[in-house]
Amino acid sequence: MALPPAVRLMAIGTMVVFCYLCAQIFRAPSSLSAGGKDAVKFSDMPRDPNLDPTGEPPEPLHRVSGNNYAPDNVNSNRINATILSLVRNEELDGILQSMRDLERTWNHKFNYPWTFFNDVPFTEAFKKATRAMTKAEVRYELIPKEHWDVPSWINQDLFRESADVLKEHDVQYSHMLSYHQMCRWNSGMFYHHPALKDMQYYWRVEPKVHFFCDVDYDVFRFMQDRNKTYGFTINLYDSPQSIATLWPETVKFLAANGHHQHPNNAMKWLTDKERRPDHNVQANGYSTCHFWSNFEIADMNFWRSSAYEEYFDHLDRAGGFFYERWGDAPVHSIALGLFEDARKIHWFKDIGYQHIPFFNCPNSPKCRGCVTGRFTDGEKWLNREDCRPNWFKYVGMSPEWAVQNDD
Ligand SMILES: Nc1nc2c(ncn2[C@@H]2O[C@H](COP(=O)(O)OP(=O)(O)OP(=O)(O)O)[C@@H](O)[C@H]2O)c(=O)[nH]1
Ligand SMILES: [Mg+2]
Repeated sequence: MALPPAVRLMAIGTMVVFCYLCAQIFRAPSSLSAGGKDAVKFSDMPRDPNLDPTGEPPEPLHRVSGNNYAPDNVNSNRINATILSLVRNEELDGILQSMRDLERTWNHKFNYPWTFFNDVPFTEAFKKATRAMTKAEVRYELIPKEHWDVPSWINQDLFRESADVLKEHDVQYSHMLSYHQMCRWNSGMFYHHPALKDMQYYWRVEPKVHFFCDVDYDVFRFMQDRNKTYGFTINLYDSPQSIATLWPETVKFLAANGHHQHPNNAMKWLTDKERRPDHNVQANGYSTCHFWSNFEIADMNFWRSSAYEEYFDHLDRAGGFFYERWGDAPVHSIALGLFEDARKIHWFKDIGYQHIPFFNCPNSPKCRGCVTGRFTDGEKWLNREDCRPNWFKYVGMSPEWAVQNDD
């Protein structure tokens, strides 16, 4: 029996809408998973702890009182610590933006010095503009050639050939020699600079980053008082193609230097193969999870320890800073995960932070300018790069944020 034209039209319309909805459902990536066999099982972090109300770590904390942190107070409560930044003259606007945020949220209260590093001399314009951003002391340091230059054992032809191969695998900056030099300097050189001889703690800052939350305690004294070695805000997966032999070299190092491993290490976090199995396979046994090192608040004594120095020398000789694109983030993270007590690594949940395209944005009235709990403002699939669930799973939250078990 033929249907009347109006009913037929309605049926066709319904079919079209139905097909459209199906297409949407199957096409759209979920906000938390990327699909495919490399999909992230977000069930292991059912709720982002950034959504929970966040206050300060428990007292005692060192705060401003009278002139105890005044810039010119020679008996101030500051300890041997500096904010530090490796930066190019051309990145002046970007670093001014970062300074403005960090001064507004924290350093105008505590007045820790800023130390800027560069492989070429800073211009007067750079010095004048950065000095104007802070009441604190500002230092400008040239990196010694022997810390920056490509080491003698690196073969430049092999570097270029390897860079071609990396490029085929979409490894960013593979041909940019200075990027490799920067990663090596940040991994194993900066803390040897004579200007940092008497410094123990540093807060690393890059151009164009944002800080969102007022922090009203001395974070360096927090590190010291609570016996922390390393503080991070964001924990990510790395591009496995950039570090294919980093883990195999690490395993070689451990075979001869196993005594450096800490009994309470984070090996399970380093070697997880459940959440992103492909990453573990491509990185030959390393999950690629790392602390995103454009933000670091850390104790340089760890980098100066024999465990780290020997590890860095081993890696440096192996050549992967140039023949691959080993970053300071995975190198630092692997070393911390192996040689340090995991309880000495602190998630600075309360420090709102962004380096494009990722955020740490806690739920706190002290924060302005970021969306609570939002991990990225980029494409949805970037959410799968969040590796904090693994840190929480294998190591736990910093005791300061978890059920108040003690350090
Ligand atoms: N002085 C100097 N600083 C550098 C050089 N290369 C990188 N840097 C600095 O090192 C830090 C990291 O470099 P970036 O280019 O931001 O590297 P990245 O964060 O991996 O890359 P982006 O995602 O593009 O920001 C930044 O603070 C740069 O200013 C260099 O050749 N000379
Ligand atoms: Mg950067």
